[in-house]
Amino acid sequence: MQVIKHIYFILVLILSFAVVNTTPILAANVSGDVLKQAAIETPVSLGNAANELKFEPNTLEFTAGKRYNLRLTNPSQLKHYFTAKDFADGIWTQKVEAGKVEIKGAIHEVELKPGATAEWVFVPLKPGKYSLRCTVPGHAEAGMTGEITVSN
Ligand SMILES: [Cu+2]
Repeated sequence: MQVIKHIYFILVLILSFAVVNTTPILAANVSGDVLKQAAIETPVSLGNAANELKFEPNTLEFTAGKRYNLRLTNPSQLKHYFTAKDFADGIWTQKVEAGKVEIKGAIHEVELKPGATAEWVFVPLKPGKYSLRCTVPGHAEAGMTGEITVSN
């Protein structure tokens, strides 16, 4: 009985993961051709060398169905977050690369320590206007916010 319970638990885990992970459904909309497109380089700085609390640039524009490489850098002495949950829900993430590590699957937030860089390769799917913020306490309030537009 104990073993069956165990197997059942694992099955439930696998099934709930399949439900939560909606990315494959979105991925079905991404044709193989888009992966052959050269990714459009989009640099964004989180803070700057003067430790000003802002994204540079603070408005980002993407077109649905194109492939992007969002190059995040943090040239400041503070840690920062790139947080845009609704935006992240409407994109297909191919990978996030940082150092020698590649992360695949749905990503909602990236934290960059001082001096860090990361590359987020994705295809926007859902047109709309989304808000961007740094979730370190006080940073968004001090102006570390931005707006992301995905157009058709
Ligand atoms: Cu910040």
